[in-house]
Amino acid sequence: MRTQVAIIGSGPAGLLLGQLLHLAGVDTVILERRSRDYVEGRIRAGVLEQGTVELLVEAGVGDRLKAEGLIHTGFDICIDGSRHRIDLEALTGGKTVTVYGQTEVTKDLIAARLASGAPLVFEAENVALHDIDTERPRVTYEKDGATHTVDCAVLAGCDGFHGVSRGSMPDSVLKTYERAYPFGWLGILADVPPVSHELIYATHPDGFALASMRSETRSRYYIQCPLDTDLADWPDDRLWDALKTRFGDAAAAAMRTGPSIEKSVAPLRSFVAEPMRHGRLFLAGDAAHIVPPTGAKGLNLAAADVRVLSWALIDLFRDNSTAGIDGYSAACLARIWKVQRFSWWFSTQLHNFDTEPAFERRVHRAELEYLLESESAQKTLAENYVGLPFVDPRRVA
Ligand code: FAS
Ligand code: PHB
Repeated sequence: MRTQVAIIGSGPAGLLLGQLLHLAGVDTVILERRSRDYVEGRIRAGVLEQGTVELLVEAGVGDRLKAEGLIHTGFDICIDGSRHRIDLEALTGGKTVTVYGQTEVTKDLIAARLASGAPLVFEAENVALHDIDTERPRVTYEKDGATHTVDCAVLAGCDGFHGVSRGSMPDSVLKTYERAYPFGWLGILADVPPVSHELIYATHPDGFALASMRSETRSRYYIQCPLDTDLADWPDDRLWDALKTRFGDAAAAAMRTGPSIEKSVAPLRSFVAEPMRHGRLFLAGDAAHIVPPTGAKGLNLAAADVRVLSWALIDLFRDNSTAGIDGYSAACLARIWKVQRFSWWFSTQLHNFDTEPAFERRVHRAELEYLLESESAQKTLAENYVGLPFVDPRRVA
């Protein structure tokens, strides 16, 4: 098989890149390790930045998003049970976020890919990248007992944190930066109405908690938990009680509880791999970076990478211009590090760090109190939360 761009991974990054390139007449093949059911069944992110929504609409997959997505103009910060609203719309001159699950984004993108007839290979095993620093890179994979080869001009590594793409770059080229947090998030999905019409980020002596949602009838909650948390120790009743404690009396009285339809523990990590290009291999999304989910940035960062990579590759194949691909890594990393900063800051302010000295703990509480008193501080929070501007790779110095 021969194509212009071989995309590894059919998560949001790979699917969105494939869709944008297909619309621009660039040939692509997407190779996915898992089955379609597995990919469409993953429960992940829930909040889309305005720029991500606009990009999905531009990609032609915005109909259900516009019909079912919930536009949010603000969220609450709850400090020991006392709630304070951050008015995103007022603080950013009209910007908002949309609540629409990553699961739904993935389903919409897969449906569009299949409708386009462009190749999407599920259950592609043992994907391997070859000759990535030559003009003729290729990918091999196994399926139905046979080994297949895809000859291409460009490889897009959209295969997430545990994929093969980043590891295909020489150690001499790759530099990684990482911070592991000493706790995780225990998440629950339940078909009960959300406790509030907007998200609530709570800090409490027992730990962080987040009240989110997938619709007006399906709630998504998280609590900070030890990394070695065993789900067997957290029956639903215990989790609901912990949420009521951490959100305070008013929310506790209003909270609707019910059986969980999904429950999981995820570690928190900050990670960046540099550069995001080697030869004809370009990394995008979680393959290149991970952020703690506190700032709702993981999926949105993946979309921002894809926005930049699609510009670069369309210029390459349409105008034979290399300005975009030459500026790709620097353009993405300039924005990624600012988003890493925000995600780290928001996580640090709201979570309990058991080993944190008393002085730092008091400074964090003072920073939260300053945030609630200062419109300038709230503007900074708001402009990061709704999403920083995309960086055009063709204009990177
Ligand atoms: P993905 O990991 O989504 O997709 C990579 C794809 O590549 C997968 O389909 C995988 O099967 C495939 N793949 C991997 N190895 C392969 C190989 N060798 N060959 C072929 N295919 C391969 N972000 C938020 O903003 N908010 C959240 O609340 C949030 N919660 C999360 C919870 C969990 C448990 C996890 C793991 C992540 C969460 N994230 C959250 C981050 C998440 O949404 C990612 O940022 C987003 O999925 C990134 O998309 P991709 O870069 O496409 O990577
Ligand atoms: C979610 O709904 O899964 C979600 C929302 C906001 C976050 C993190 C996760 O900051």
